[in-house]
Amino acid sequence: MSPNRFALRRSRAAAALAFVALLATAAPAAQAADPSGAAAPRAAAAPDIPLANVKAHLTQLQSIATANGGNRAHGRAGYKASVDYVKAKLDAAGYTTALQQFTSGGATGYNLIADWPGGDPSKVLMAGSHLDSVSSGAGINDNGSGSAAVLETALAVSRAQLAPDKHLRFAWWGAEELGLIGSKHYVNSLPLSERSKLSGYLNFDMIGSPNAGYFVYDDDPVIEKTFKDYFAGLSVPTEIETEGDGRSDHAPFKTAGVPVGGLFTGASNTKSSAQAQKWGGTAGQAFDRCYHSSCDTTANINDTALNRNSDAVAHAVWTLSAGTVTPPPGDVYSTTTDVSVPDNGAAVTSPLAVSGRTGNAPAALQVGVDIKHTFRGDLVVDLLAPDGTAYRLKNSSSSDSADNVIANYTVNASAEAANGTWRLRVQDVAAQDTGYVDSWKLTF
Ligand code: DTR
Ligand code: ZN
Ligand code: ZN
Repeated sequence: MSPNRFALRRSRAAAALAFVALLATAAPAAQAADPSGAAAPRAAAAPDIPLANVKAHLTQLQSIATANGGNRAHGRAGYKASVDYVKAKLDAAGYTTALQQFTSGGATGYNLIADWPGGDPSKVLMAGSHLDSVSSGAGINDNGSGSAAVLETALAVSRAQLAPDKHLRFAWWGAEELGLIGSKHYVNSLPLSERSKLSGYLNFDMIGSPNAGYFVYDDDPVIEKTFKDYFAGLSVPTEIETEGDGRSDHAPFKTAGVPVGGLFTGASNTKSSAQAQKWGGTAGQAFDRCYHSSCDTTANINDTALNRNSDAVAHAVWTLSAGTVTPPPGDVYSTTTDVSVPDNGAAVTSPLAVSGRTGNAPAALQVGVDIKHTFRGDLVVDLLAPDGTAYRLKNSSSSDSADNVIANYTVNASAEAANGTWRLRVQDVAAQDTGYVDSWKLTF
């Protein structure tokens, strides 16, 4: 790290400490539960998409490829097994799923279409990715990464019981590698009356490249801005995706006049020095050296890129569907007592007493967190249930240099008694930056 950056972080850290000292004398006591009952519907902020969940899907897709001749290609057993895996997750989460068959190269192909019940049927927002690999490998970055991120976003919609203004539809395409066969079949099979209902199609094809770049499709300006604003919030610079026109499943939708957008972390093109300067990684090396190769396995993933892009998928789905979350019945419990987080030191906890409830916490317990801290990548954040069970909300990241953790998380706390003292546990695991828990809340 360059000295002047150390100086900047030290000065900012000193300022933060001074600010905390000032606040410590004025910190109010913990807030009582909000007696007003269920909060009114509100514009939703997308939840964090747990990287661990996305990677668990990739592990499953890798296992499927390994068990089926090493690939998940169109017409092979590994592709249909991939479809069955994704479909089973969606069926269990309350989606209306359908398999659309087509034929290519003498083999049967499958598109998986999943509709989230509700929303305006005349305004359909779609998000999709191709689920097939090339025959030479497991296709974990190309395109398990996009498929897993879209799947986990769909599951997050279910966990949140999102009630979007628009109707949400998710899709996993077959035979993209043979020439966008599945997505072309879908679009061309749509009656014009159905096609006109599509308010947008979001495409995610290769979003975890090892030597990642952050590329945003520049087709529809509203969709493009949605993604660019998200990455700006992370202080991650983006570039316009220029190599892909016509090279992935957004192309048939664009040809049909549907607004399209998406994200991409790069394939066989080479990262420049300027790009390496702003994104890290290796100049002069392909964004994905295993593109269309047998080494495109679970080892061929950049976790930071996959994490950021998965969260960007959710942000776009929530934002562009103008979704509102009707919070489950119950109360909001919150605390605004500041708790200082020692630099590179022991974990601290902020307690929050919950009482007057019956039974267990919900499967979609909402955890709202506001931690003021420079270089938030230093922080590991957990929710501790009254019995001490820990639920990981945020991992540390040596590359996430942005400030503050202001986020909403959804935790399946259905195994935990609701009443008791819940705690937010925060640990700073790297030197040179400081901060404090400003407030946090639980919505049951
Ligand atoms: N054709 C995609 C990979 C690909 C290459 N360039 C772009 C640009 C935008 C999206 C995807 C791609 C494939 O091999 O699946
Ligand atoms: Zn490919
Ligand atoms: Zn692809």
